[in-house]
Formats: sequence, structure tokens, C-alpha cells
Amino acid sequence: MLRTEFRHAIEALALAALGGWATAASAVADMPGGPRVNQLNLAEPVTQVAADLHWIHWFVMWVCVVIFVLVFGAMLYAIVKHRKSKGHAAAEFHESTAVEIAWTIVPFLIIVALALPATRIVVEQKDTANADLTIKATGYQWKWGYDYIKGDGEGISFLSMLSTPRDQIEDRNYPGAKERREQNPTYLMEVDHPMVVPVNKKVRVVLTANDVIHAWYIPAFGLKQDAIPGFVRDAWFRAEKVGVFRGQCAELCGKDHAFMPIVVDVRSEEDYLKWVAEQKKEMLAKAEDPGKVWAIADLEARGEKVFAANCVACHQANGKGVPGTFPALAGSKVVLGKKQGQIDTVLQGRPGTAMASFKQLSDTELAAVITYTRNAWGNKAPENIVQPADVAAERK
Ligand SMILES: [Cu+2]
Repeated sequence: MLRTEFRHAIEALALAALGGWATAASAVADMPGGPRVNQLNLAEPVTQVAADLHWIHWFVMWVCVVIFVLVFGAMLYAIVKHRKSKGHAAAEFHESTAVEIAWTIVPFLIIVALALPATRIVVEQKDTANADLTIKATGYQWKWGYDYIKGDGEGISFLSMLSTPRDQIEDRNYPGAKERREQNPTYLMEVDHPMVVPVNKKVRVVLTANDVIHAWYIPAFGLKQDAIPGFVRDAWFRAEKVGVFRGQCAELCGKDHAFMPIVVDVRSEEDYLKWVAEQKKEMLAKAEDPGKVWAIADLEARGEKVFAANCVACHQANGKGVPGTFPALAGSKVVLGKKQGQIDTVLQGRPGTAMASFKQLSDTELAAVITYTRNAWGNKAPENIVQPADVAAERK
């Protein structure tokens, strides 16, 4: 018995020593549109800017290598060739004008050689003029909102949220969660609605944020730009390949910073226009009458979905929250109290707490989710139904 345990321990040690790391890594597949297993270089470029960034990365790298070899080669040669044991004495001189001019001019020339191409690429990155399509990206804790504001698709607007199921993210209550997570090659890097753009078109991305600083980052596009509340920044890309490309929020933005991936679906011009037509049709169908009076069962069913998409990460599926961090909604004073109080909390957020404003959701969505919380988890609020008109009345 003890011998078996001993053997297992030895095996584990040997595996770790003999590349157990590589074996473990190979169980994970390359991510389509994301990093490859054991990828060492930068992401494969899909835009000219990304290709230029690759080039300058390796150019500077090789300049450093050449300087390194020259400087350390000369030092090593001097140390070995002129060592004291061979009878060499140190030369004593100072104020050598020739040397001083050389060590000023040579680094200056190196800096200029590095700065010229770098400047050209920075200027290229910042040139957002003459875009074919302009999309506003807004960072929220913790999702992205996309509004197509100019070009084909103008008027399309949606939220883009993590679509990895909670049962893969949390081990605790879900048998087999770990296995499902390992079999999902786009784990935490997938969204319900990706940004869709046409190939070979200049897309200008206008960035801002609703709460804290986020950053929009797609490595394959060579694009990374902070999204700052109260400010507007812009960037651009022209994707040269059809396909799906993935990135993540690149500015630490709170609890779920790791859970707001960015997915861009690059399509052929034709497929893009098809998508635009579909979206427009869907938007027309979805345009809800904000004056509609709903039945409570319909509001609850709708609200459960809104809760699962927007609230569950903090308040949890069982409505119990996370003690000490995120308040429970089951038995909550706000949820069981006057409806205006809860509508205000959801619309404005609670300054100084993690509760953000959810005013970007529609009146119907907010009415549905509030009604859901007032009737779920054994809650029996006296005012148990909130209609879209109630929410509209509280909006400022
Ligand atoms: Cu973020």
C-alpha cells in the first residue's frame, strides 16, 4: 500500500521533471481566433498595423542583439586578452575627445534609427480618418456595448456579454464542470453577440466607458485602446482576413475583469450586409411598446433571463449574494419595499458600492427583472409587479 503511494509520488515528480508541463498543456486545444498552445510569438497579424508592430518588435529585438554581442564581445575579448596574469597593466587616460564624440554620436544614430519607423507606425495607428464604418464601444462592468453609428449598419446597437455558462466557471454545485470547461476551447473568450464587421474595410472604433476604465484589446489587430469614462478615444482597424478574432478587456476594472472578452466576427462584404439586414429586421420585431401592460407570469419569465445575463455574477442564482460582499436579494429590504426604491437603485446604481447603474437596459427589461426578484426565492413583496411604465416614470 505504502509502496504504491511512494511509486505514484515518484512518477508525479518524474513527470513534472520530464515535461509533464508539456503533456498537460497538449490536453488543451488551440483557441480559434485566439492564442495557440505553446505560442511564443505575438498573435498572427490580421491587419497592416499588427504586421508593422510585429516587424518593429523583431527589428528592435535584433538591434538589441547586435549591440549586446558587440559590447559583451568587446568586454570579454579585453578581459581575456589583456588579463593581469599575462602582465598587462591598465591604460590610464582621460578626456579623450575622439571617444567622447563616438559614444555620443553612435547612440544618437541608433535612437534615430529606432525612432523613425516607430513614429511612422504610431502615426499610422492614430490615423482614424476616412473610415468606412464607425462603431462606438462602451465598457461596462462587465460587458461591452456596441453602437454602429456611421456606415452600413447604422443604428444597430447591442450588448456583448460573456457566453461561457456559469456551470463551467463554477465548480461548486455542478458535477462535471471541470470536464466541460476543459473541452471548451473558447472558455471565457466567447460572447453572446460579437462585433460583426466587413473584411477589408476601415473600421473606426470610438471608445468610452460607463463606470471605470476598461480597455479594448484585440492582439491580432494590433489594437489596444483604453475606454475612459467621460472621455472619447478612437482607434481603427482594417481586418484583412475573414474569421473570428478574440481579445479581452485589458484594464483591471473590478471583480469580473476577466469575464468581459471581446470577440470580432469579420465577414465578407456580402455576408456583412446580410447580417445588417437581419439585425434591422430583428430590431423592428423587438421594438417593444413601452406602454404595454404585462401579465405577471410573462414578466417573471422574461426577468429570469435578464437576471441570468446581468445580475447573477454578484447576486448569485439562488438570490443569496455573497455574504459580506454582494447583498442577498432573497429577503432584501429594497426588493420587498416600495417599488420606486428598487427602480431607483437599479437605474442609478448605489454610489460607493459595487452596484452599478443598469440604465442601459430597456424599461421592459428592468420591469421584468425587478418583478422577477420580487417573486423569486420565496420573496413575497406587497408590490409584486412593476410595469415598463413604472420604470419610464423614474428615468431622469
Ligand atoms: Cu473591463
